[in-house]
Amino acid sequence: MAEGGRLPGAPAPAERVVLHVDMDCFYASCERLRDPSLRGEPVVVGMGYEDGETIGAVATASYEAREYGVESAQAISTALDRLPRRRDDPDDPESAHYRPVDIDYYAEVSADVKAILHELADTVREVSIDEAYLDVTERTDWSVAEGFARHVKQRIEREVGVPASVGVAPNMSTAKIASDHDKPDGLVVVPPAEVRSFLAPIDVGDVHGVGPVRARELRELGIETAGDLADSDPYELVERFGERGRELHDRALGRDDRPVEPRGDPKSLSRESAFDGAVDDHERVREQAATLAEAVAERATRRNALYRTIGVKVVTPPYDVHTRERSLPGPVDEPDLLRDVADELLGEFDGESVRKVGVRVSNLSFTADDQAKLGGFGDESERDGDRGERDVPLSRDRDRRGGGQASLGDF
Ligand code: DCP
Ligand code: MG
Repeated sequence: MAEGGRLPGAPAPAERVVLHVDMDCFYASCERLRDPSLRGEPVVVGMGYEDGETIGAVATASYEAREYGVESAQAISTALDRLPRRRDDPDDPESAHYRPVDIDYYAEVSADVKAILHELADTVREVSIDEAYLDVTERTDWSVAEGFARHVKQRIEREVGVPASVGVAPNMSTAKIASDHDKPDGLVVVPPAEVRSFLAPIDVGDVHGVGPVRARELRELGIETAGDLADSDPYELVERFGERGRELHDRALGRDDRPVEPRGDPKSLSRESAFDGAVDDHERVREQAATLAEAVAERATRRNALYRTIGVKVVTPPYDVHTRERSLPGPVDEPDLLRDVADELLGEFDGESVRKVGVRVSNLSFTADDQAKLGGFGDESERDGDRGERDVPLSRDRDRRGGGQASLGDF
């Protein structure tokens, strides 16, 4: 069968034009928008940082500050060692302006940027406060994709006043690598015929789905680049990394047919994790489920979601998927109840070998306040796909599961 499961002789589907837009050093750029005297100067934005203090962590640093080794997630005290406060010595060019995070202001700037993106594309997937995918296949063509992407950048710059980097490719994962490829102020276009050669030299750690742990494992196998990964035997990758191995191989080849879908409110929230082999110890399974329940509850709270149905998923060898769920009389946000119900549902599997366990809430309703949070930084569900080590939402497993279990719920 032809690539992508097409029947022989069927016409090839038109190659999509997908843009990934990622704002440059976003919080720092917002600070510059508000205070133009910061333009061209090193700027460090600190989370949990207060003016004049040394506590907190770097949320972002302008590219000028990055030259001195200041980077996201670093302690402010470390950043100060590398780049002292400008105020302490106003004449020292090797110093930076430090600002505390002002998320409300950044959310306003972000909303202005997103409004432009929605004007320019019918399909926009907002990923975080400073990042979105656009499917513009209907509006443009590969022959003029570069001009279109430049127009997107220019409109953001002119109308909002903050810089963006844009990647254009036939799919999401390649577009994301492209937007990151020439930051800041980047514009990288990867037409369909160039996807393989563009990806080949990319560091394996930058392949979609490869986190730091998996990158190390791949390097141990001598796989340093996306090209090495693409040239690897997919069966060996599956043997080593499970089904995820196939996905990694596909991504390295630039194959990714996920549609660009707007996010909206999720239908369910879930977490699952696999054991290292099968586990017979029911206590261990229960403990793991309690941890997952806690993570799901946290996610629900963060998204202002109430849930009415609580479910568990248990995978037993070889790959049999079992799901059980219970509906409550009304929607709740009660972490303890979530944990207890999940625990009870698991009781049935006492004495079984378990490879994987998952916890899920569904039948969600959303409280009205603070919807802005849904698209904000820290909303991590999108990052599930971006970091290999994260747990995959249970709902993604639906397609992989064999038939015959539909009555057990819709995990
Ligand atoms: N952020 C944060 N803590 C982190 C990473 C990021 O608070 N560990 C915040 C600050 C960033 C914003 O999220 O400005 C967007 O994240 P990005 O990863 O896109 O980083 P930047 O936009 O700052 O830089 P880049 O130019 O590399 O995209
Ligand atoms: Mg960014």
